[in-house]
Amino acid sequence: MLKHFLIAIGLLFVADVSQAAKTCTLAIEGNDLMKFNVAEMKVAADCTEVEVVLKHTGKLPANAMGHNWVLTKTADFMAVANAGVAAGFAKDHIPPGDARVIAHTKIVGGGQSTSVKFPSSKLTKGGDYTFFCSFPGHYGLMKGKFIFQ
Ligand SMILES: [Cu+2]
Repeated sequence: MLKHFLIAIGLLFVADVSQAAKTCTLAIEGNDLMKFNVAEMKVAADCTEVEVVLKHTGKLPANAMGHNWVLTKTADFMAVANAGVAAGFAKDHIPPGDARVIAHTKIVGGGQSTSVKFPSSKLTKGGDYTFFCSFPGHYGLMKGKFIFQ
């Protein structure tokens, strides 16, 4: 009887842990040479929340060499990057209210950091995602693959 009770408690504990919130933090750096320091970012499927911390390790100001971090489906990447250019610097080069933008940070300049948190429920396991900087002219070099698995 006690044994069954303990097993039941154990199962409850396992069930609880599997649903527990888990924030997974990824760090990425941008520099004055218009480069990110990683070409791929990976998030495990058991992460319920993703936090991306972007650090600009350069010295140039945001209006000259600003960087942000934007996540879209790879299929939406080019269209959102172009819409971001049109959106303007004051809008962080993010098209306002654009549902194709899964997550994004603001634009930062040299020496600054920023971050964004978003629920992993916005991602599909095994989906094809691209992260990039939407500052005009940057996405050609500043982009990479985002993996949720
Ligand atoms: Cu940039």
